[in-house]
Amino acid sequence: MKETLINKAKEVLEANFQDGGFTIPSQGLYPFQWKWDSGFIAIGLSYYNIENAKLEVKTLLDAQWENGFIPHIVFHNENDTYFPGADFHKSELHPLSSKRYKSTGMTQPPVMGFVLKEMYRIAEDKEAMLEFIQDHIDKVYHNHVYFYANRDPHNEGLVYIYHNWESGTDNSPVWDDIWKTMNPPEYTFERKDTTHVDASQRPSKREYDHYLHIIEIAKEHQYNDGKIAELSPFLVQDPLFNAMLIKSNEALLELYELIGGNGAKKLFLTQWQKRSIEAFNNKLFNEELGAYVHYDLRNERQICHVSSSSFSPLFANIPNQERAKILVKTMLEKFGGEDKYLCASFDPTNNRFNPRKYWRGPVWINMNWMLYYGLKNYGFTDVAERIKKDSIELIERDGFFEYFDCRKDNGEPLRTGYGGDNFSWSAALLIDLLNN
Ligand code: 9WN
Repeated sequence: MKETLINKAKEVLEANFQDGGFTIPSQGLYPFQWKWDSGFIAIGLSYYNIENAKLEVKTLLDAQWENGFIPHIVFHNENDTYFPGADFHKSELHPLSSKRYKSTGMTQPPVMGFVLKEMYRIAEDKEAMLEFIQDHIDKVYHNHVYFYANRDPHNEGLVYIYHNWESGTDNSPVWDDIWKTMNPPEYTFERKDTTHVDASQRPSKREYDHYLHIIEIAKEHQYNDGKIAELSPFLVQDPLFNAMLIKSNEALLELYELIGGNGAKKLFLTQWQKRSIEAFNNKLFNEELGAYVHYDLRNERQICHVSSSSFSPLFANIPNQERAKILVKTMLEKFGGEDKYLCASFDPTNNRFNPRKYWRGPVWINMNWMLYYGLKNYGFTDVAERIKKDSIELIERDGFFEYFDCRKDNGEPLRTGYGGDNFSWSAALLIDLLNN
């Protein structure tokens, strides 16, 4: 069983590998290179094709801008099955954008630090891997410097995202609170996603108006960070994004330690790491909900909803043991009913929960992967094992989809997963889970 699943996962990844040296998330639906997808994909590839894993990371880092920014999509080709594409995003507006690659002008969670460390853990030839890391780690470091220098206006140690697509959790009900503060124009455009996936599983047209509007504002100011901080109606300190930055800071510190030297970089990372963890615990925890939440920096308030992002700090060693216990209690009470697979992307007890719609409820394998390691790390072995078992069962039962119904019985006799099929990170992270 295990071997068959691993072979299928490899087939998915092989079919999605492109000539340009990167892996698309899913044919048709997502035909380019995505930042956090590439990180998860590289972890899976490391088990059986370390050279392609390195290439995946190298290709992404090649598209880094001169200011250290790494974009969320790199448009390696002219594919027209995705909207909005390169012509909409116009990364060339930013004076320091890559001259070689067209991209978006927004980013995605900073996974590359911990991805390099995972690759080192998995690689058989540690020496060769360390050499690769040595050649690429400064780019990732530079990316972290970019975040602290440009995305943290109060020097708190918490960086903001200016777009829901930067979060990776695109249409989470968390953002509904922000949409209520905006009233964007009704744009005319041609959606492509709903030609690949049933519209009931994707964001609404009105949501897309908001998504496009924020980009229009950023483009009016050539994606200037200062202007975005001043003007973007969406300015959020996201627990998932910041947890990944913290996890990656820790990984960079460990890797620089292995490499030796690099004192000034280690000092920078150590200082910010301390500040980031403190601010994270002070500002993003909500006692009443017993969970970490998002902070709306534009309107200076917590966004009081529990999502799978609320538990991601476990992955980055952010809570102390006592708080970790509270998180697990909240998770099990709200998300952990016997009739459900762990872990829904949004609180099933909240009336905004939708088990079929994208980030409004379905289970995502990358989130489960992080929660598995986080829970294990704090000694919550049973819950960790349950998340792992649920992830494997969902893929076996529903296929290598993008997201999955958390209800064990969703009333559909011919049950499948949702969103894109043959989805790369579901395959890549399954390989890691099955090897553990
Ligand atoms: C926008 C590629 C990406 C993931 C995101 C996921 C989805 C894109 C979209 O697909 O977002 O970035 O067009 O819906 O939400 O997490 O990186 O797999």
